[in-house]
Amino acid sequence: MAPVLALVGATGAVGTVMIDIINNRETVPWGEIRLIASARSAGKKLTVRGEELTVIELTAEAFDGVDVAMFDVPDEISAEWAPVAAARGAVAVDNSGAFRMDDDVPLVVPEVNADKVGERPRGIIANPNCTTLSMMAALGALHREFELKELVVASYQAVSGAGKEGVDRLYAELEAVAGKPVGVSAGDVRKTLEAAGLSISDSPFPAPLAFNVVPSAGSYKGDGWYSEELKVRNESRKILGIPDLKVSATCVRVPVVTTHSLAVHATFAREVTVEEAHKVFEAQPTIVLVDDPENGVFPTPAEVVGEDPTYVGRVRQALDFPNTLDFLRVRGQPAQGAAAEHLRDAETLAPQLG
Ligand code: 11C
Repeated sequence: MAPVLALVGATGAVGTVMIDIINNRETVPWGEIRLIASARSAGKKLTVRGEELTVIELTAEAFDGVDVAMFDVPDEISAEWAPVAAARGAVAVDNSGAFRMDDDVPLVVPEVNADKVGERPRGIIANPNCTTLSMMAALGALHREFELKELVVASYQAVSGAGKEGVDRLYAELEAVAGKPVGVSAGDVRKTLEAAGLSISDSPFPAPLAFNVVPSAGSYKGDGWYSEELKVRNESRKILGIPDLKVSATCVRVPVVTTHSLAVHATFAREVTVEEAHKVFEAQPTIVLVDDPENGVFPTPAEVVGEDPTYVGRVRQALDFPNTLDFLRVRGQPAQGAAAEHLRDAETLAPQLG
């Protein structure tokens, strides 16, 4: 029998996109698809593969008969309910940060370590942070050929990573500054936002986003590091299976609505040329190589928004660092990135279940 899939958080930002992706698939490996959400959203009706389904409330019984339960909910909800789903016999595939660094929970990116889905003593599989995730297909493929040793990353992250609040804030700021001569003298943007009643203390970001870049993503964790930067380090090490990989990340929020970009500086044990790297990228079905800098051709968020694959461009050999490549990777986020990869995790499991 085809396995039963439950979407927990079906009415949320990633859950909604997940349903769109499922609806657009020609075939799916699932039999019943069950939609689960908080009591507040229970009773809503959503169309999945031509059938109107009623969202049911998150309870232990909701997982009865479920083979795979995908969680797209905040950390604390996953922490409480993924083990409940597992205890009821489902494999929980979790998109939150609750279990990623748990030694008994594999952190899976199908292009890199799909084999790990079988090693799940807690009945839970984790999906990485979208920033880490978006460079794993490219780095995993290069690592297999050239053995990754060191990784330095700078991110240019969209406001959608901070949820609807982040997106609403950017639009409100853009409206407030539109047509005004801001960004000419120090503090202009702040003054204009304050005059429009947009106090920074009400923003999800610690500084204006309009006409600005803000070097903080996630929560502050001490010693100068923000959570997003530590996730990039810790999750990359676990997914690639290189516990001592040297990683340093600087994560920056930019005034882009959706789609994160990453500038990657990767050093390998063996020599690697741009031509070899191009071949590796071209062989990856989930990577699109867009790399013709002479003609101004490279990926940008404006071009890839709404797309699923990882776009890679600006591939070059670092001039002063042996065995080192610099490249840019851009990926739609969170909708396409997180939802599509999360779904791939679950689909990797489907043939083993049901
Ligand atoms: C951001 N990447 O842009 C984050 C959002 O650990 O799943 C996702 C946080 C996570 O702020």
